[in-house]
Amino acid sequence: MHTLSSQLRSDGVAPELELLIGELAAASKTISAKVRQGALAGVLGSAGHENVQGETQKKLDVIANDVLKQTLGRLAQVRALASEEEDHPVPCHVEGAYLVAFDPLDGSSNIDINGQIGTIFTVYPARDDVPALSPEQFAQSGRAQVCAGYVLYGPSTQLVLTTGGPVRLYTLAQDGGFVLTQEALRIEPECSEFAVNLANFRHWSAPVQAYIQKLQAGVDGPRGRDFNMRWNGAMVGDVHRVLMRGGIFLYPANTQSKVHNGKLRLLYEAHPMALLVENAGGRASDGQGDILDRVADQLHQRVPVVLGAACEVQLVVETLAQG
Ligand code: P6P
Repeated sequence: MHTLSSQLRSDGVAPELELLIGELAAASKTISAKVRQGALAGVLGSAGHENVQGETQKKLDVIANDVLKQTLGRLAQVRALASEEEDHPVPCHVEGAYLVAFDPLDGSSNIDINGQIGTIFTVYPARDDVPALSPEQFAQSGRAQVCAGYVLYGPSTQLVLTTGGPVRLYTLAQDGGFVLTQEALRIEPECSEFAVNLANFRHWSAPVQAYIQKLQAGVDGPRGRDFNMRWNGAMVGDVHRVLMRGGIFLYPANTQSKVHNGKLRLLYEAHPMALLVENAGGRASDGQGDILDRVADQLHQRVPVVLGAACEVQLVVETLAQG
């Protein structure tokens, strides 16, 4: 069985990046241990203040963010960090070759109900065409990512990772090591399961409403087959299900003033998930074009997301184009 490090070496990953990924994995094991202790470690509940997103921070949000900053910030190959929980980039080492962006604990609203949560991360090369430690370092196309992945804190702790090639699944073993348990996740082009928060239906554009209603119409409707629905409340859990058994995930643009561009963040949620989904044979769109072609001009900018089964995503894009 391949371990994380033996697989990375086998995949020809540069030693500096291999070490960085190893430290990301180590940080996720610390976070996983805190998550598993829950109330017994006094880590549940609110931290008592809001983050830059205007969302109430949970204690575990802060703990996970601190663990990642401390673990990654000390690596000489890390030039800067960006986090959902940090207003601005965290400068690290001016000569560092890599930038790391992360959502330290995605799905925080699931923490106190023992639901799925996870850490989403992405690694970019440092830029030499802008000042070494300027925020513009992170203004890159999603296609510049050298690594993307997440750690899902579920019944088992699993690391899903791509370094440009296949999407690999590792499971945290009892001995504390991540072991390769699936070599290449694949998303079938067709599907019969969708994930969307239907409570926002009234805020969607007419074409999105029409698309979802056709799925709900089932076998007697225009799609000619029944569709199932799941909504995890944590992107990391919904995308993992799409990678494991197919489907389409949507967080559309809506007319709510606060999340008119959708709720999900481009840099450290949509970009990494889009790279994973595309490298698994799926597609990830903002409703017009590929998410990976978007550049994160603002650190915390939001983007509409439609990702998963390629044919289903294409149908949504065509439906939106028809207006
Ligand atoms: P809603 C979690 O807060 C998150 O950012 C994503 O992980 C998740 O997909 C989405 O928000 C859930 O949003 O509106 O259903 O609570």
